Amino acid sequence: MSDKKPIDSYDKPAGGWDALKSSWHALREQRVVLKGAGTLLRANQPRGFDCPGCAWPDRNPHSTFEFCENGVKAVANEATSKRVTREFFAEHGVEWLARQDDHFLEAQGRLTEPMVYDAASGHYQPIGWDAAFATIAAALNALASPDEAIFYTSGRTSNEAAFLYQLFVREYGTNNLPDCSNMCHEASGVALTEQLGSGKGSVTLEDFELAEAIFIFGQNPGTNHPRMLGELRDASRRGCRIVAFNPLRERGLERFANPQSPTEMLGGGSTRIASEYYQPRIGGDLAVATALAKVVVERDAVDREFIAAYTIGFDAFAAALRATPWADLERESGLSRAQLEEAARIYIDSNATILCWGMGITQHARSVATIQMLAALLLLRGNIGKPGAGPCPVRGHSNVQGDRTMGIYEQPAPAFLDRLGQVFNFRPPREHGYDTIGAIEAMHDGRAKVFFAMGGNFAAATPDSAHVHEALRRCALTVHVSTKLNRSHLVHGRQALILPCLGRTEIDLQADGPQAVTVEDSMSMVHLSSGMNPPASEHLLSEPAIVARLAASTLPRSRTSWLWLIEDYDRIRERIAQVIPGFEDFNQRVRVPGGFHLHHPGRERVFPTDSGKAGFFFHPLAEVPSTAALQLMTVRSHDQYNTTVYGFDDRYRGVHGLRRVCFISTHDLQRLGLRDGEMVDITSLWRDGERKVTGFRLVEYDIPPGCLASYFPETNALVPLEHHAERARTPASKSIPVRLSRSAVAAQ
Ligand SMILES: Nc1nc2c(c(=O)[nH]1)N[C@H]1C(S)=C(S)[C@@H](COP(=O)(O)OP(=O)(O)OC[C@H]3O[C@@H](n4cnc5c(=O)[nH]c(N)nc54)[C@H](O)[C@@H]3O)O[C@H]1N2
Ligand SMILES: Nc1nc2c(c(=O)[nH]1)N[C@H]1C(S)=C(S)[C@@H](COP(=O)(O)OP(=O)(O)OC[C@H]3O[C@@H](n4cnc5c(=O)[nH]c(N)nc54)[C@H](O)[C@@H]3O)O[C@H]1N2
Ligand SMILES: [Mo]
Repeated sequence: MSDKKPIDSYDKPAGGWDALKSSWHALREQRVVLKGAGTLLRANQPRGFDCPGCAWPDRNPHSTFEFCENGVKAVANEATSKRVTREFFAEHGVEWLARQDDHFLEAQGRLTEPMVYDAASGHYQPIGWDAAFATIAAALNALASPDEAIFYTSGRTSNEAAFLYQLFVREYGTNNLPDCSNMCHEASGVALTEQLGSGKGSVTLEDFELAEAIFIFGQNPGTNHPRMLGELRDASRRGCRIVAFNPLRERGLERFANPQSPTEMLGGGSTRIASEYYQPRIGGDLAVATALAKVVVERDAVDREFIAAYTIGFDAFAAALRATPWADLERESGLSRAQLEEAARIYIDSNATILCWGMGITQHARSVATIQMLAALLLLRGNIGKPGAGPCPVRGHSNVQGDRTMGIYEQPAPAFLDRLGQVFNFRPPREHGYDTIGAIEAMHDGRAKVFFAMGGNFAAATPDSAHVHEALRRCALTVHVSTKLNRSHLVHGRQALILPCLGRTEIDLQADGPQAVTVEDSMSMVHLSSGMNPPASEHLLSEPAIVARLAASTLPRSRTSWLWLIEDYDRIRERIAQVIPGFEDFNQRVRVPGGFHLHHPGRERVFPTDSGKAGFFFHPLAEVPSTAALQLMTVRSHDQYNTTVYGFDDRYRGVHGLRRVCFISTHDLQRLGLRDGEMVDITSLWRDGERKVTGFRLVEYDIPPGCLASYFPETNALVPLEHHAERARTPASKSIPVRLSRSAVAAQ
């Protein structure tokens, strides 16, 4: 906790001395100062480990230092010297632990040995690895159908672990492989795959050096991808226009001082990031994209040759744009026609534009439509497959993109299953599995009985917390492979296991020596990652070892040599090379410093869609404007990593020592007769009923009328399970219709 006033305003640039101070504090708090400093020198280096923070790519594989404040927090929290031991669990029962907050659970340190829940005492107790695997194997083999088991993945899992995991799950007999992507960039994948033939972004870091304009929608890089500020700063300095669309004024999008630049640090200098900052209303981006496209078409600023050669659907698209009235666009976007025309002018004046987006775009009911309109905007001016231009969905978890590439997907392509079956000599199941929402429904109504999680914190990260908790409690068995204690260990099935694993920063010793794993970043670079810290405990297993031993216990008739594969991860990579296109000569190519780039067909203007062309798809604005007076978006503070709460400050937004806050406009405060600093309860309004969270402090903020913001996961209880993106089913946790009321909870 800090000694500052709970709320102030932050007028310094993002980064700068405060970032260094906060990094130092994170190391000190986890008591890893000396070890941590050495550890950090290896982050994102050719022979080091991949930072377990975000998926932003490494800039220069030969520079000595690639880390950021929030990377330091992620590393420090993994390399912490604190430990959760069997004595800890003997002292604290599950009921008591469940009453502690997420920060407390995280702060206890690293898990040290496998634990099993003992219903008689209400405590977790130690269990040996063999007994743990035998317990899971017995539960899985007792199910009436493999489809009664669910296998979740969070995006930190390495390619090697992910590949083995999906293989095990499919040999066992199901495609029930939901993952955190379902709650994250699923909408980007669905939209872009249909439209461009690949669900990934097409740009590389070099494109950031060549872009004439960079448009950033619904993303907060100052907190969530701090290394991206380096690219934006350099772009801004050479005159590239950076245009931000965000209801909130985010400090990291405004000014940045690079903590790694002595001149900026000592000279007190900083760089302006966004040249233009627009504050649309929450969910207004479909109207923004439509308006920009309308101006481009009406001014005939389109790339006719590109459109003729590579796209379909332009004429109908253009006609629909012309027919869309400005009044609708202004009302739905919350921006004026003059603002929208000004932004369109910048877009037209640029010969090479990158569009970036994050959760402010994907976590809405109409996210797929919005992304397809954004991509159409690119297509109009040939801004794909040319240097300095293209779509850039900025991914979250450090290997979330790689996990998908490895087959962590509930809807696998038939060609992928064919190859997997050929290489491993079995018949993979064909029926699609449950995504995250489907998994919750299935556990809730009894169709699924075993829940296994490779990382993550399902109980806290998912929408509709009360419903999810009920669902998990109805399971016969819940199992979590984890590094840290979290909520999901405390909201468990009748039987429950915690399996502690190695983290990225640690040495992974197998029969043939220390092993490296591989990851794929947000720009499709695949590279090695090898830890160098001694494991947090001698009882930890690597994720690949956990999968292999579980598979060997569960599938006695499997033709796969599970235990042999993990003796040397090169063997796993050889199999990956046989199954997954783009990974030919994997072991050789990944050993080149910096790794290799996975081919994106869009870079050559090849669009492997059904029509063989890139598609213009028009999406009309909602016919009925939203009736809720207030929309709540649930965002990350500067001191958290998803459900992991590092601390209680959100420096750039001026919040210190508390998390239960609700940002609100001056206009709404007056309209509702409320005051800054007052405590409120938040109730979400949905056709199946109301959901409520209590005791949030109002913070008057620069945010449009009708828009509110709070932190997740405290507000996940408000997100109705069925409020999700059309087609992609990403929970719509950025546009929750809510009402505020005065709270009985006293201010802190
Ligand atoms: N330190 C740190 N790093 C992280 C994470 C973390 O929690 N902590 N999480 C990781 C993960 S998994 C992910 S997915 C990424 C997330 O990174 P972001 O995509 O930046 O995620 P959020 O914090 O949810 O912020 C979304 C932003 O969108 C804005 N926004 C919300 N609704 C709208 C809207 O309707 N329109 C527009 N234009 N903007 C909107 C919000 O004001 C906010 O600035 O970061 C990754 N990196
Ligand atoms: N309301 C709301 N909800 C959201 C979001 C939002 O913006 N608003 N964002 C969504 C998004 S974008 C995402 S990606 C999800 C995130 O959902 P998850 O990925 O499920 O959650 P995390 O909080 O990232 O998981 C943290 C846990 O992972 C474990 N862990 C950490 N490192 C490792 C490792 O190396 N191996 C293993 N096995 N375990 C490890 C630790 O035990 C830690 O407690 O949340 C989603 N939920
Ligand atoms: Mo994410």
